[in-house]
Amino acid sequence: MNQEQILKGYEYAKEAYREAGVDVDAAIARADAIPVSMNCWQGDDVIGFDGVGELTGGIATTGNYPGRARTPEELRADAAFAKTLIPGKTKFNLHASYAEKNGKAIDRDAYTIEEFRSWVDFAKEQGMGLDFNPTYFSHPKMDGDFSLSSTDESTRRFWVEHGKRCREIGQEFAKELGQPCAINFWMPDGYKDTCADTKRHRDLMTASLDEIFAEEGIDRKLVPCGIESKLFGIGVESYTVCSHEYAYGYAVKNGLLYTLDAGHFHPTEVISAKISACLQFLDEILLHVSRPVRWDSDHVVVLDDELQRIMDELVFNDFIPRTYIALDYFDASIDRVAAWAIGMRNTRKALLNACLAPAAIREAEYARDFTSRLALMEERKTMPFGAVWDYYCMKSGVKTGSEWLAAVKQYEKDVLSNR
Ligand code: RNT
Ligand code: ZN
Repeated sequence: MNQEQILKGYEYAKEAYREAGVDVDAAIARADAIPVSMNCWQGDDVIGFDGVGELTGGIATTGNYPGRARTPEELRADAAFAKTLIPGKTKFNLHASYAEKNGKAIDRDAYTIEEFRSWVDFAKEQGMGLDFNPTYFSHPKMDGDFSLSSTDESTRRFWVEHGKRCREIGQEFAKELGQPCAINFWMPDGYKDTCADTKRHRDLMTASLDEIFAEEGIDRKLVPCGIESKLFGIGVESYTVCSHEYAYGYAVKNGLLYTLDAGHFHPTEVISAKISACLQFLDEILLHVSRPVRWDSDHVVVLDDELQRIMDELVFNDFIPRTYIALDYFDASIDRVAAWAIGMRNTRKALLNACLAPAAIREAEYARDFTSRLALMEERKTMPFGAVWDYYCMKSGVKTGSEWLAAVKQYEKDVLSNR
């Protein structure tokens, strides 16, 4: 599509939306400013650089597509290239396992911002904020799948210290980059088989989290922290310490964020249905936008009904200022840079489409005209959204349509295939 064709489409779309009472340019500006955090771990199959090299904790990547980033330099180059394909305000989401120790004998209980200096420089160069995650997996100090709720006191202490260090590092990120650093606490702790004492580990988990969040000198506005619930992991099928009730309850009681991962519930449950309920009792939430296929499979985010519903909930209810949007998936069976671009672009599309939704749909509901509500909802689905999206990409200096794919194929040929 050339510029002229895109502009023609935009003019038509602008008129169609205007008739529906929607200001397209205002919608574009609104959607463009919403931060979306790109998960570093899609680029290297969640392996990281702090030494262990094997993914544990009940999560798994599948596939062996060539070109995985093997060094921090490769990961940064790939992410920078992916960013050129993605419009809107992008943040970068790091895990503690992406520390660069530079030969220093230092472990996760002692990391400081020094181990992440190159990531801060990268974020500055790219004009991105950073989000952060303690890494409670892929480490010899894991007690099987237990970390913060391990019954081994020295193990538990190690992971408590790790949690504290991550809040300190996150606060430094926020100060350096001039924007909050959302930190997500996900602990895989649990048992493969039926558990005889479900209470003991939860008592330990609570004691550990209490200690981490009691740490002084941390400004909760700079480092909003979320607790992520989960249904089960691979090899951790029967008992999960940090279940939905546990994580949500801990967040409500302690003024933290609750992290809703789209893949962490029963297969017929959707997180879009939970957002306005959770936000009755919490100031803020963190989202892990993902795609479960029958289980927590972490497929690349596609523009499906659930993604649209999630973004509709956030936009229609003015929840954007109370929500940190982060992506969480890892697919090693396709080009990893394309996986980033597809998921990030789709998330941004759903946000833009939410901002373009005619208010008449809600007004029909308030007027109890449910016929119009349904009719307008269905009409919305065929409004010329694609033309607005192409225009927005063009305006943002990002390739439209399948042109971005050609750029990825070229990058694959020039860079990824040589690894
Ligand atoms: C795992 C959780 C967690 C991780 C990332 C890597 O089930 O969803 O968020 O995927 O932290
Ligand atoms: Zn997650």
